[in-house]
Amino acid sequence: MANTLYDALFAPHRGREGPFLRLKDGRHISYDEFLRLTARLANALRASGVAVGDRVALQAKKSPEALAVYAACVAAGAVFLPLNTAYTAAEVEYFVTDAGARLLICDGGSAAALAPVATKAGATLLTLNGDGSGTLSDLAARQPDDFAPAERGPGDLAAFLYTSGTTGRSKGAMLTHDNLLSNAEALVKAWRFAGGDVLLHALPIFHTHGLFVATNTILLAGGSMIFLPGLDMDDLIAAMPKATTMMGVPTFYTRLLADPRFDRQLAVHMRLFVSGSAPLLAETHRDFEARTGKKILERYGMTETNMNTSNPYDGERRAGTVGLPLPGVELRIVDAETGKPVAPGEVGIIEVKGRNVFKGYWNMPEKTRQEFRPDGFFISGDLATQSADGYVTIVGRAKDLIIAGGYNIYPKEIELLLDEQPGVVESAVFGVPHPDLGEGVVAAVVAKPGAKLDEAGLLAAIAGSLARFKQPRKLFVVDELPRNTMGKVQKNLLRDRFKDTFAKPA
Ligand code: MCA
Ligand code: AMP
Repeated sequence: MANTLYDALFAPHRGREGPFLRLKDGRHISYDEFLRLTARLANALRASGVAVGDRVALQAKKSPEALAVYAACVAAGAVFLPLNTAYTAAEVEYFVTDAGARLLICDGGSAAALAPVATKAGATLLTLNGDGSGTLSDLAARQPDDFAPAERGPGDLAAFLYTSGTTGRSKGAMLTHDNLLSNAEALVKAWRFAGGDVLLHALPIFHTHGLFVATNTILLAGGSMIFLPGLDMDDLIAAMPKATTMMGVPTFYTRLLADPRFDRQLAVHMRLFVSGSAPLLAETHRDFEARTGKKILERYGMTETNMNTSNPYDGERRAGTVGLPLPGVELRIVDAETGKPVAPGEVGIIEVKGRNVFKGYWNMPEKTRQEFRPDGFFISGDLATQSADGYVTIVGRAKDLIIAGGYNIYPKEIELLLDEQPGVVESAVFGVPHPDLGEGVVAAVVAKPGAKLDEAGLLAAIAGSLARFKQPRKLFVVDELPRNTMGKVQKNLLRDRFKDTFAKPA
């Protein structure tokens, strides 16, 4: 039976002895081993009642088994729903309930907290620990290691990835087999990935970057990955001599540059460094080139669209730009008011169309309609210019979004929680420059007359409802929030007033 993504990414590797994953402890997992594990897990999904089209949520530490759950979902025709390991039980509850997940797989350590969530959502709960053990693995160990992939066509759903919204409610972006495959094909070609490539993989696997951009590209090319649990400089530097390529968010590159062990010699054999998910400062690009003689290749994408643009592999990699539209991606920059394309060099909103663009937001037809133009272009919310020779430069965001260390944080979600606290009239959450994470989260809060608010107390009050990375690193009590004549809070003025909050001491 045909299964678009499985047939392209996984099936060709059956029986292959060569390594797919190279682990920190020196173990290698061959392609064949990985596919047998995938088959056992796909059988375990079926044994847990997962049918074609069902959603499977996973909140688990990065491990080969966790990655194989993704592969098993593809094989079983289920919709994979990966969740950030930092999410609290309250956050997980929203995703699992909204998606109507049939199965929730979590770390054993979270099982007690998530059992009521699973019960409420009508999902089965299984565990998967960082060392590969757990009730899911126990079930999988009793299953055969072959599995006939479910029939799935290009337009069928492969994954839901939730992105937050300006209203504070997260939206499930529905990604099809063809969205993922077409983008992997474009990237393998654009970045010249081949079977001999070894990708240094220190990203999380619950987001587009680590899961699709990195993993699908390697699977399609038949290369291997040095699969590290997270970003640890000692591990990264120790592994680099065995790698050919690396992908990371800008924090990876600023941390490498801050490490004196990272020198020209260490990078000399690397054929490609890719950066994305957040703006790479032109200064970082230049410092990296001065240190290593290599130019980082910056690209731009979104959860909803996969990758849209990339600096060229062979041509000029222009610092501060995200390069040219990828083959197969139609991109235009339009005036926010009129929707008409702007002249080269003028600022407008990026809109994209192509096989890479998602099917819509789960159960939100109205929201989906609002974010697409009648001619099928998706409105990104990113502000940019395009040069006469096609290079796109992102200059800001029309959406109220903070990106810290490559994680997206929607201020509205935090403001809603702060506004509920006793003694608070209103709040504004915004991002200011942060030397390590690019942007750091800051809150400004207005107190009710006579109310005594303190930073620590307010931050502690919202901590239980919010993943740590979303929590403001600094909170200021202010007399009032600056507003324009329309009554809209002017976050640009707040960003300016508090811009030095995380500045390095001179
Ligand atoms: C960790 N912390 C953070 C972040 N990460 N705070 C704000 N923003 C973050 N990104 C906090 C933790 O809560 C903790 O707080 C403290 O920092 C140390 O945590 P630890 O886990 O040790 O941090 P780390 O290992 O240094 O992580 C930083 C990181 C990581 C390596 C930059 O966040 C990361 O891997 N980011 C990549 C995100 C990513 O893959 N994005 C792609 C999205 P405390 O100590 O106070 O408790 S996909 C996408 O955007 C699109 C589609 C695209 O174009 O790719
Ligand atoms: P996400 O919702 O996690 O998919 O994040 C997508 C957003 O990240 C985009 O809409 C951009 O605002 C931002 N982004 C991704 N790559 C880049 C980049 N290279 N430069 C600037 N912003 C980027």
